[in-house]
Amino acid sequence: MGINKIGDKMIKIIKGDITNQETQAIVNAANTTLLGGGGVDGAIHRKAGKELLEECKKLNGCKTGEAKITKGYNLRSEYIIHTPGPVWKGGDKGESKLLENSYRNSFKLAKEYNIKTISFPSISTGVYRFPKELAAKIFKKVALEFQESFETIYMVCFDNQTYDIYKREMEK
Ligand code: AR6
Repeated sequence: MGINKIGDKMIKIIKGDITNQETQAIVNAANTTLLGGGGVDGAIHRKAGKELLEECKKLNGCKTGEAKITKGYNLRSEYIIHTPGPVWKGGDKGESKLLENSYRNSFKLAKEYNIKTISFPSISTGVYRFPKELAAKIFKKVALEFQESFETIYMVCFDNQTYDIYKREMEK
């Protein structure tokens, strides 16, 4: 397990399915409609149940890099923070800044709700094809900025390759 520890505050890189996390909030790698999709978004909607979609319909979507919050419904988490990350278009379309915004705005919203434990998926590195090494650097940078405000920050990686990349980045 990759652990970055300052006092009792921690950033943990783990392997697993984010829908099983028991943190106060989990983050969803959504799209701008917030109406569900495939990947982690599909898994979260399936497990949270239909009420999640009903709440999401009232949010009028979300811009790339911004974040909106809902209840967690049938999940173990009280809240879901939804953020559409950028689609990778080669790297010269502001993708890195937008991914940074997704992490930063998710953390900010979590702070506003007094959330102390939060789990992230590897935003944008699936269907949206953002390079994983660069995504891991961006996650690390923003997580270190916010870690004093949280008890535990989890990066929940779904596959071994993603897990290895984030773990290596945190150990640098
Ligand atoms: N738990 C944790 N991580 C997961 C899970 C899970 N249950 N399922 C997949 N992943 P992606 P994106 C990983 O494609 O690239 C959706 O259709 C996955 O292996 O889910 O931001 C949305 O509606 C990968 O490492 O999200 C958008 O249209 C990471 O989560 C679009 O996909 C992100 O992959 C967003 O694409």
